[in-house]
Amino acid sequence: MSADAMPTAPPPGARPDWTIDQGWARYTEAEHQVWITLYERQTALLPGRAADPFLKGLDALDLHRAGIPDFARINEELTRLTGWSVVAVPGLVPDEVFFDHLANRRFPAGQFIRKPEELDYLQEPDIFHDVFGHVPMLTDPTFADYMAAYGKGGQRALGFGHLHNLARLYWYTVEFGLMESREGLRIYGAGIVSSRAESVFALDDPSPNRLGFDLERVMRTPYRIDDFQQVYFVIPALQTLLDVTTQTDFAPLYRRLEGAKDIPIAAIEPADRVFTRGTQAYANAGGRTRAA
Ligand code: HBI
Ligand code: FE
Repeated sequence: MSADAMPTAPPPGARPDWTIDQGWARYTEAEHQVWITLYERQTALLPGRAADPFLKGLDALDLHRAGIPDFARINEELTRLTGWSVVAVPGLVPDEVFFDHLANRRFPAGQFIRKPEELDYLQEPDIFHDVFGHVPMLTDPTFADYMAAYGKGGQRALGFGHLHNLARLYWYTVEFGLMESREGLRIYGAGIVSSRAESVFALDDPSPNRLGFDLERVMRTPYRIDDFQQVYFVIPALQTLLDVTTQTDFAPLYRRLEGAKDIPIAAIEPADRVFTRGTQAYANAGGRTRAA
């Protein structure tokens, strides 16, 4: 998500760090029902598709009980497991605010839930995307450390003027990442696991490329915010994410990126490890605007 056009002051009623009260008691029955519908749809699809750390986190948090989860209750378990907590925000927050939360192990989650008539597609991250999609992975100690390291890296990237490169790392891992497992590829990215259609497309569709993760390669690859991805990057294990963020010196990397061209979104490079050479049929046919 680009927060370029964000106002820099929090909206009325929000704190200086953009957080608000979740106000759990104020959700309506209809809003809880939207959560339950989405939760049941996704949990039916995810066994055999989602990576083990995601499914394990989902179990540990017991996000099902009474519809939309109460952050106070999630946080008891989440903080005990990895020191993370979830805080409520009205919607997208400015980059520096977002990174400050992550660096301090707070995940800002949208307080609102999508309308029943737009279950499948929405622009701003709502509580289902943020909590169902992101929070289970934050129960994994390695992923939890990676997200905090990303927050610190984001703060530095802003200083270097290279946030657009680092944002691609977030996009192709935290939001749309795939992972190897003994039984085949699995999804762990929040944008995939929270989407009915993309949970299938990301693994089964012949259209997208599926390529081995490489930090510099990913940082040179633009992404789609408005449709299914044309390329997914596959990590061998979560430890890879933590290793690349803690063992890479980003200052010289950003300097190299200044001289390097972006890689076209559907390209396959000689050095890529190819899991799937996609047909790009979906994107070439016009994607979302042509499908349905
Ligand atoms: N705010 N609430 C929210 N959620 C995000 O995922 C988010 C954001 N602000 C900025 C942002 N993401 C991105 O610019 C960074 O991931 C690069
Ligand atoms: Fe997200």
